[in-house]
Amino acid sequence: PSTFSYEWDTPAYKGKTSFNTGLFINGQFVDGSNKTTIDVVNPTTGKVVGQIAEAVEKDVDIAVDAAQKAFDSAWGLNASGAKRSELLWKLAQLMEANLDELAAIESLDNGKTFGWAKGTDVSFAIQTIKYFAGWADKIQGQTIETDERKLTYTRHEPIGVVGQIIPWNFPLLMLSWKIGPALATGNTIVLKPSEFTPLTAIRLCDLINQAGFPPGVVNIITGYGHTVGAAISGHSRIDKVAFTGSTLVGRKIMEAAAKTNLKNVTLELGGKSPNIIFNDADMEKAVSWTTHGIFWNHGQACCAGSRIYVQSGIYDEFLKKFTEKAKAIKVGDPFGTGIDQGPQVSQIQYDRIMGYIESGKADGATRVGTDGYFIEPTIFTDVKPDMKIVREEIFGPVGVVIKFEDEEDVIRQANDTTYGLAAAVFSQDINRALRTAHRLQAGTAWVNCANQLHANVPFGGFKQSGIGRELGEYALHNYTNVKAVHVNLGHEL
Ligand code: TXE
Repeated sequence: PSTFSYEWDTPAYKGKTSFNTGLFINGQFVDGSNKTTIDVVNPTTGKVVGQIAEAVEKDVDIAVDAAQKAFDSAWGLNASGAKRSELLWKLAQLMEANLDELAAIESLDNGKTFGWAKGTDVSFAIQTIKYFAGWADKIQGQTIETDERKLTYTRHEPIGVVGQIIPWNFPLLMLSWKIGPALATGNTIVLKPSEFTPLTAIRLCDLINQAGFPPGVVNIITGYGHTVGAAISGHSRIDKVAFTGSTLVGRKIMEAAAKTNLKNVTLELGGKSPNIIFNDADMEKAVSWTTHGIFWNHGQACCAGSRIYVQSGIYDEFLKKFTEKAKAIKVGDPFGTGIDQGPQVSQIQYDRIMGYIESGKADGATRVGTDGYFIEPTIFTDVKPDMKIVREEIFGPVGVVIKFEDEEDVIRQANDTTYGLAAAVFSQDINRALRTAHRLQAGTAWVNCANQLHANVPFGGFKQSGIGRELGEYALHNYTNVKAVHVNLGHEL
């Protein structure tokens, strides 16, 4: 129905893009049923750079019909693992061929630097699709010995039409974490990107067609959460929903699933991850990893190490070095040279984060520039355990530093949260480091590092940080139904 065009002439990237937009249903771009659109805003300037189609509830039905048809014909149990693998691999190759353009679109839409978008978001998305391409022909059950006159085995069958709802912090990467395992296992998809960052998902649709996926296997519909997202999670013909986003919306999704068809639900929600530095840590390395831990992606990471616990013997020295490192982060235009951090994703997130900063003892956070949604890296000290900035996910470049005395005390404090996504421990004593890592209630524990993610390593939360695991072999479990088959080889009743 229309196109999105943009041209870059910047220090980081020179090039242009122009691609079809619309709801991607059954392999074609179509208008939303209401013919309405959503503005695309560049967070660096706060200006509108284009429009995308707005889906409404009715469009979810149309997309589900297409996905169901594809599941029953060209996909599902009718496409071999080898075929699914080949198409996923082709998609990854097409993404590689368009790496710079995809990175530039991501940077424009989200505000992250072009370098990070290219080196992490798009590159890791490609690795993820390749990783799951490798699994597609290795989906197998077990034969189980029961009785010599019986043959008993299991099949790992695709679930059917799956709904996927993703956020704006790593748009294309989260899409790859979702579609990779779903397609490898033979499901068809109705996916909704975030209304704040829809562009890379839309750009990918053309590549999905070029790769040769049968129409209807992947349907991508852009729209708002309270309409389209709610319609996906409450749809009676969607058999599974996978969501990444806020805990608040995660609850709504479970509720909608419970009230309708009890669809299978996996959730990857927020966090308030502890980052623990013991007296015997390597100081320089701990400072670098801690800085990366909280300020990576402008603090917009669900696993951000936002509660920084430092043992008393090194507290003053650590704080001094950590503050210096945070001050050295260069905030500015994501397409500029030497820039580490761009704007936050949206006005809403900017206001939210500034609200948190004001709610604490503002430590001199100032707005950088006059346009766009920029926030300087901010550190709070002298905090109390019940402060909002210590308990709640801020999802911005804001960390709290807390002094602790001993191991027992810090483990108690670190686990005193409703979240359980990730944790990091810094110590050169291997026993202490691993002992602590094992006692922390988190789906990921990093020892002497932070924010490490790999396509073959599972990621997900304990407690209210989520249900299920993404990435790795574990992710396949989210997308298959196990069927036990009993065959009678002569066993009499
Ligand atoms: O997230 P939402 P928001 C956290 C982070 C952030 C806060 C708010 O703390 O500050 O959430 O961000 C869709 N039914 N995280 O409001 O609303 C929505 O359209 C179904 C953590 O942007 O959860 C989008 O596609 N779907 C996080 C997606 O949910 C609904 C990443 C995520 O948006 C819906 C993002 C509804 N009723 C935010 N309402 C992480 N875990 O990485 C909205 N959506």
